[in-house]
Amino acid sequence: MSKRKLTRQQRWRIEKIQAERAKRAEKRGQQDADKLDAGEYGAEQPGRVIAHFGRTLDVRPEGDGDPVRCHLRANLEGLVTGDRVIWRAGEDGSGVVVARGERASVLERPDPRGQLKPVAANIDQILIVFAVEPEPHANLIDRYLVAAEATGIAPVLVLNKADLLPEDGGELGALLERYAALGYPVVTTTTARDGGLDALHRRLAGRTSVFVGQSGVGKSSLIDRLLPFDSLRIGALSEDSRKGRHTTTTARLYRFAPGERDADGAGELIDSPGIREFGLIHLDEAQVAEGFIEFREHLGRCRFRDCRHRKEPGCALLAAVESGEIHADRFASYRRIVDSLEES
Ligand SMILES: Nc1nc2c(ncn2[C@@H]2O[C@H](COP(=O)(O)OP(=O)(O)OP(=O)(O)O)[C@@H](O)[C@H]2O)c(=O)[nH]1
Ligand SMILES: [Mg+2]
Ligand SMILES: [Zn+2]
Repeated sequence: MSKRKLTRQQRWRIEKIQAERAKRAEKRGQQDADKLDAGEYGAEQPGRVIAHFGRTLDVRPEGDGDPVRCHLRANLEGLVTGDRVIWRAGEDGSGVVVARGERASVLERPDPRGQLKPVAANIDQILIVFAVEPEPHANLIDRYLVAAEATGIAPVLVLNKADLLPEDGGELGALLERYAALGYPVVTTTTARDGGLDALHRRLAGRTSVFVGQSGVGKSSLIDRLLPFDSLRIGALSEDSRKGRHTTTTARLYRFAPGERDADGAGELIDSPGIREFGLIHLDEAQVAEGFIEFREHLGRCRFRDCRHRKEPGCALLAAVESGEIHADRFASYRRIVDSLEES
């Protein structure tokens, strides 16, 4: 694939737009600095980013209180839903974020240009949601699992739309069992009736969980059922009248209090926009192999230390695939990920 060539005029226009943008940001930063100096903002206080839209954020003050629309101080970049921040209230009801707290964890993925971008911060659990419909790509599930293993954030697999499953569970039921056999927690849910929602709730209590997965699998619907209070969800869903359904466009954090469904304790849920591809180009081959947990006991046992597990004689991974210890589909999935690293 060849890169699109820009004409000189196009390039000039883009540079001009970028320069204007930078100038505007600088001016705004200067105005902020002046206002901060002049004491037009209140005292510094801690808060949490619950949603972000470009350089504008919704920050929830620590403790309680309504979210405040904030913008970023000019030198701050890359904030994301879940970040802990220091912010100051302005006189007009908006605020300014002046610093970001340290992150206990962060889920990141490369953007289309290959630059690593945070998806959500300070999370302890990744809920990988898939459904009977749209048909899941097992490879996407494996990509999420590899990303989870690489960041050390615990994954949970959620098979939603169980109401559409055949009675014997079908292929998807079998797929889920395979992941359960690897030791991953799995939950089967449906929002059509009250199926599996209590089991899911128990998994979420006391934790901060981000819901990820393809578009249309039911992430927002699940969160909707877990948060019975409408007021918590206002602004979360944007009507896509064309398709006649709601598509999430920005990651948003919700709290659920203990006792809303049972007394298990409070938790936090982050809804995120659906994605088709989860790039792993920020990882190397060894990290990808480590991300397949059942490979680990075989790694380092190949005849050649630099074995790439392709055709090498004495490859411990290939032997484990041969003997059935490693499922051929998972190995194929590993291959696809490694090949995609080379392509980019
Ligand atoms: N049959 C069935 N349909 C469901 C279930 N859960 C959700 N849906 C439907 O699936 C469609 C997509 O649901 P959403 O919750 O918007 O999916 P999403 O994962 O949030 O999608 P994005 O925001 O685009 O990533 C909606 O029409 C829901 O009504 C379920 O358990 N069973
Ligand atoms: Mg959604
Ligand atoms: Zn090998």
